[in-house]
Amino acid sequence: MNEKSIDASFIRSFDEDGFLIVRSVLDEGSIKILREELETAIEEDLIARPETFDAGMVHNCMFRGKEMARLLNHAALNAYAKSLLSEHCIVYAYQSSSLFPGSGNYGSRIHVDCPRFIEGYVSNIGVIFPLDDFTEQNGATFYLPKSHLRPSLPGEDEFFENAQRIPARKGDMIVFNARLVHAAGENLTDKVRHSLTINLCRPYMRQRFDFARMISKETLDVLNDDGKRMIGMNVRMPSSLEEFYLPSDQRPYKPGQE
Ligand SMILES: O=C(O)CCC(=O)C(=O)O
Repeated sequence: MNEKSIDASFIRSFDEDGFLIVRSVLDEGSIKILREELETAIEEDLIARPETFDAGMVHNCMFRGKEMARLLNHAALNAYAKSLLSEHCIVYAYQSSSLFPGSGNYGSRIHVDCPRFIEGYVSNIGVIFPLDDFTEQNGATFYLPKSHLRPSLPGEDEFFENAQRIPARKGDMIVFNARLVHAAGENLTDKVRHSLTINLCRPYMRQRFDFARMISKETLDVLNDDGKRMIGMNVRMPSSLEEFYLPSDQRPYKPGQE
């Protein structure tokens, strides 16, 4: 898949509605491994840091399992991100959003995933990979139609009177304008609902963590060129004049990152 194969109706739906759903981009085998890696990471984090404000949410998922790292290589993710944001786009944040039985999570507050409103300009997109079907019972994401077009957030009454649910299934990919006002629901079932969420930004913006410095050789080795770009390997700052004057193919900050 490449940017050219994206249907114009998808782009229209992203521009007008603020989001689009690409069906069945992950197969059962991959979903199974992603769930296992995520559940292990959740358990480890709850032991290491049980009291954080967002307990149960895993940060920097690409460093917590090879399949979660490989997601950054995914052809559909890259094609849509390049087409809707920038061919040089990078990860701002990569985390999970799980809803445990009987509860919401940190994402259940009414929020946007980008604090800036710049009319007619997208600086960030959000991507959600549901690892379980999203249903009204297990907390399918609420969103306020067309709210990506307005500068301020609605109040709770306006939001919940007009919100709709995102009808995604496991293996789909939801891509949304990060200004779309949304909230995870509450899981009223007795089974956990998992998802992975990636926020992408333009290449000249800062990432939430210094991924290029944090990444291990082992993780770097599972990434293709797209995955490496996503991590931020093409927008590292030179730390010396020697690095600045390296031949262009070896420079940490590659030219043309717009
Ligand atoms: O888990 C969800 O349903 C919503 C996730 C979310 O709020 C986010 O990615 O910002």
